Amino acid sequence: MTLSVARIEMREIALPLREPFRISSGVVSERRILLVHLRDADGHEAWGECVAGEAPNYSPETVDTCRHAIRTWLASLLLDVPLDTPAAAAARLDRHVRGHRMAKAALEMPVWALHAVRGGQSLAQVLGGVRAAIEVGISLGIQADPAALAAKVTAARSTGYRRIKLKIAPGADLEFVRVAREAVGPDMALSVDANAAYDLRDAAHLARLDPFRLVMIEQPLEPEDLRRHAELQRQLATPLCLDESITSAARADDAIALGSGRIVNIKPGRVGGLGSALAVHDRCAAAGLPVWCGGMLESGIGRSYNVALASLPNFRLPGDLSPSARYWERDIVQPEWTMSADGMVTVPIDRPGIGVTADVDRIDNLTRWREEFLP
Ligand code: OSB
Ligand code: MG
Repeated sequence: MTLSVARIEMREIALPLREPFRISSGVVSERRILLVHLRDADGHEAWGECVAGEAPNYSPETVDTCRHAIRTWLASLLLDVPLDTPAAAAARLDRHVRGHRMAKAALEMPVWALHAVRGGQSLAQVLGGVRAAIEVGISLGIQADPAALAAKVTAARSTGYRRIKLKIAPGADLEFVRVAREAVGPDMALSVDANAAYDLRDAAHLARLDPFRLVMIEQPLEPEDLRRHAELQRQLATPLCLDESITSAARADDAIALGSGRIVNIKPGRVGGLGSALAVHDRCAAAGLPVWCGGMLESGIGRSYNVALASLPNFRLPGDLSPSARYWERDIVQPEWTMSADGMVTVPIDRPGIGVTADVDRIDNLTRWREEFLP
């Protein structure tokens, strides 16, 4: 029988981070997270997670706009209709509603998980994954001073991380990167992420990062500014990586055509779901651009989707896929996500669906509100 969604539940939980996470445009100490639970007409279930944050400092979408979009327009589009393929979910959502990609992804991703569960396959298998373990990188928030950052990168290296990413902002860049490079030595893969904090007048300043041999500079300029990213790339030796700018496969095509960067960070929650993420992956692969999987401080539910996606062939750089214990006192899944001493996360390819089990008692305890949607 064809998959048909019979019930959708949405709720918000609050999950305190072990330590605050600061990027150029804001800081978060407690994650407000929207969770989605789907049940199909045959009683199969899947959990999903929305990547939106509390404030619109990374994306225009927030926890509250996603709640609004899901309850007002999106949930009803997925209920009680035949979804022959996982791609059918995004097709329905996209035909009726513009934008709201994070809200759409929160519903679309668990439809993929339902398909996997129904077929007795892992999500990674359904997506076309080819790898059983993924290299893990850490994303370090902006620290109070360079010495504090040196301590963090040293600890990250000894934990086994394969790549260390530093959040930067004007006033917290050159000196921080210099100290970090000195702390980890010349061979550690190091990158920076500006979350759009610079503009083209900073080109000469950013070129001063070239001597530190960074793997990439992530999203230096405004998300909309593909042309200026291309201009900046021409002035730098360090590869640019796009995160916020890539919201769809069409945007990836434009970035490739313009030469806006040489690497793409894929977050399924940012591009409208896994179908769109696969399309971005394939476009980049065809153009010879490596991709890697970013993170949005997800709980263990969101992470499971990222890990499955990162098992695809063109994910050729370590992902922001830190283990549960890096973010949370206790995660909301079992088993928790872990990292081996040599910096790898295992893809649960021999378990059906997302490969981890939601800890429903704990989720209930953390829940602030919940809403149910029926046909
Ligand atoms: O730009 O990649 C980003 C977290 C929140 C918002 C934006 C970003 C990030 C991260 C965290 O870098 C990566 C992670 O989940 O570990
Ligand atoms: Mg980023």
